[in-house]
Amino acid sequence: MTRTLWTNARVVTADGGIDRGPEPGAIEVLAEGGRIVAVGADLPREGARVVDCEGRLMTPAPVDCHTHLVFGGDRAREFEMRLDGAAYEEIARAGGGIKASMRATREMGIEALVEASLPRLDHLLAEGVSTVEIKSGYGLSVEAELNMLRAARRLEVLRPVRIRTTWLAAHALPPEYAGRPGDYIRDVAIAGLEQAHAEGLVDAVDSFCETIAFSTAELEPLYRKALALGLPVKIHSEQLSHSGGTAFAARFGAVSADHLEHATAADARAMAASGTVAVLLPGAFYMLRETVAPPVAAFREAGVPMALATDCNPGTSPLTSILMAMNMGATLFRLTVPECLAGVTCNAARALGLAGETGRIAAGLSADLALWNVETPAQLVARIGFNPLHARIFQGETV
Ligand code: DI6
Ligand code: FE
Repeated sequence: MTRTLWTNARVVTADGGIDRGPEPGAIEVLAEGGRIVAVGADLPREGARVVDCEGRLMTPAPVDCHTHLVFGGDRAREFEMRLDGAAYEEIARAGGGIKASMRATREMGIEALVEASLPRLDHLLAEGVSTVEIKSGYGLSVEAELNMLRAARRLEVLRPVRIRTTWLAAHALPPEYAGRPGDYIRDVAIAGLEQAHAEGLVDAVDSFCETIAFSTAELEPLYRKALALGLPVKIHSEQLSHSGGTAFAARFGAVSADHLEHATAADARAMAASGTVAVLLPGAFYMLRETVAPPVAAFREAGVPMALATDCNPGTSPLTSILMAMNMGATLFRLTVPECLAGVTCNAARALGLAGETGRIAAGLSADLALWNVETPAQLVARIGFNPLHARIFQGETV
C-alpha cells in the first residue's frame, strides 16, 4: 500500500474549528492506501514517499454540496431579459426558466448530457474539488430524470471525483401536468424515485418549495416516500419568499435546507434541533440581484452549521467556481473567512451525509486534500477570478 507523508505545509484541518493555518511543518499528514492515517507533528517517515509542500497552505479538498451541473441548453438570453428588467418569476411563468432547460435536457441522450457537463465539472476540479453533489430536475419525466442521474454517475467513472446524486423531480411542474401537481408528484416524482432507488441511482431527495414550484402540502407524500426508502432529504426553501419549507423539511430530519434568504430565527432553531445544515448559495443571490440576505446571525446564534456551494445551474447561478462562492459568501453574506472555509469543507461534507468520509483532515477520512500557492485562508477567499491551486489530492493520489 502506498504511504505518503506531506510535510512543511500550513495545514488547516477543518477538524474541530478552523484556525488561520499554523506555521509550516507544525502539522504533517500521513496517508496510506488513500486514507489519512495520522495528522500531527513528527510523523514516522519509514516506507513513505515524503512530499515537501514548501510552506503552502493545505486544506481539505473542497466539496461542492449543491449543484445542478447536468443539464442541456443555455439560458444566456434570459440573462439579457433580466437585464432589461424582466423578473425571474415572470420568465418562469411564461415558460422560460426551469422549463426552458427541461426542453433542452429532454432532447439529449446520456452521452450528450455527459459531454455538456464535463467542462463544468472540470472547472470545479481545477479548483481542487473532491466531491460534487448533482441534482436531477431538468427532465421532469421519469425517463429524463433517470437519464440525468445516469449521466451524473457516468461523470464519476470519467474523472477522479466523488459524485453524490440527488432526486429533484419536484423542481417544477412540466406543462403536461399543468394544474395537476398532485398527479405529477405521484406519477413522476414518487414513481420515478422508486425506480431510481431500485437502480441505485439516488443518494438523497430534494425539492423546490416556492410559490412558483411546490407547496409543503404537495411535497409531503414525496418526503414520506423518501424516508420509507431510507433516503436522506433536503430542500430548496425560502429562496424567493417564505413558504415554510424549512420547518417542513426539519420535521423530516433534513440533512440540509438550501438558499434560505427569507428564513426566520424560528426556522434556524428548527434546523438546529433537527441537525440540518444551512447551505447558502450566494451565486443565485448575486445573479438575481436579491436584496434580502440569509439570516446568518440567527444561524450562528442557533448553532446551525453553514455550508457554501455554487448552485451551478443554467439560470440563476451559472457558477462553476467554489472559490468564487467563498468570496461571495464573505462579501454578500458577511461570513468570516473561517466560516467560508468550513462552508466548503467540513460543513459541505456534512450537508451530504459525508462527514465521516471527506471534508476534514483527520485520521480515518479519505485523503482528499488541496495544496494552494498561498499561505493563509484569507488569501484564498479575498481574491476574485484567481485560482492558486498547486495540487489536488483525491483519495491519496495527486491528480
Ligand atoms: N432554485 C434555483 O435557484 C435553481 N433551482 C432552484 O430551485 C434555479 C434553477 C433554474 O432557474 O434553472
Ligand atoms: Fe439549486
